[in-house]
Amino acid sequence: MSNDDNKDPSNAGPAAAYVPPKVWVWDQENGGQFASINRPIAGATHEKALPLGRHPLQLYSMGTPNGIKVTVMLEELLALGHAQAEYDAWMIRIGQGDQFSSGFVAANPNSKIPVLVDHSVSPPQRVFESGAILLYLAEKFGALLPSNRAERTECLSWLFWQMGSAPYLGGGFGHFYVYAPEKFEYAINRFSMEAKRQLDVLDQRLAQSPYLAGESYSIADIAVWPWYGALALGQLYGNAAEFLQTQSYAHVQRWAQQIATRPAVRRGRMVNRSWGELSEQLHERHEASDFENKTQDKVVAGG
Ligand SMILES: N[C@@H](CCC(=O)N[C@@H](CS)C(=O)NCC(=O)O)C(=O)O
Repeated sequence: MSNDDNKDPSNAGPAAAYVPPKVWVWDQENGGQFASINRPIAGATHEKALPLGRHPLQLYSMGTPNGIKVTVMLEELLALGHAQAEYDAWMIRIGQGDQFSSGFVAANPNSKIPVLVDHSVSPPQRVFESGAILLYLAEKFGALLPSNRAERTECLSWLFWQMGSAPYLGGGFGHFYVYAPEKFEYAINRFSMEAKRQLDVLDQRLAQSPYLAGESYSIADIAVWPWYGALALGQLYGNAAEFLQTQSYAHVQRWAQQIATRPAVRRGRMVNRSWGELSEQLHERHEASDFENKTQDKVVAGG
């Protein structure tokens, strides 16, 4: 029997007709919601400096799961009394290509939000990659990273677990379940399998301890919650919670609901958000009072 005899033609979707050429060329948009910002090259597309506010910490971001990790962290630090964690959060509209400005690329050569620039040190320190930003802030303020060696190591394991795992949830499952121009059964099956496996990994961990690092809330929870907590609570990717039966992960549910009620999480989720309820959108954050005075419902009402 040849290999071809083993192929079941009923499994062959539209993608089966595609035969990759010897050399891939960038000659068309690949479709899907983010097609217009995807490029096979790095670097700036236009000259533009980043804006600069009056606080030492300048954040350039958007209210996506990767972005809110940092705004939740900063709001948690402020809630703990670290006044030096005051920050300006500037909106980077990734759909409009703001991440390709010369100023942004100088702060993050990878052209992705979030990026932080710390002007309290000389020369100012850039930090990109949300995990690196969380660790930088935790070490700078001595907070939300356990000091006990075993819990600190566990915390970092989960922090790095998130960085490696979430691309399968976002770029894999979310992309093919929601954003891809067609529903490809193979891809949706593959990444649903992985998303559910990851939820089970978390569920089994959270059966053992209240938080990912152990007894205390930490940057590991701050990194993981915006993806897997939001997914579990039905706030990510349309009907994904039902599709993946996220209510069946009882320990993830308990953890996700508990974290969602934290005031710093509620505030952090509003920053640089440009969709959803107007009262939940704070496009830019420069003062603590902005949460009361500058949400979009008030901006629109004020004309
Ligand atoms: N591993 C990065 C991922 C950052 C990332 O993927 N950011 C997305 C938004 S959530 C982005 O800026 N996309 C714009 C683009 O790809 O051009 C991190 O954790 O910071």
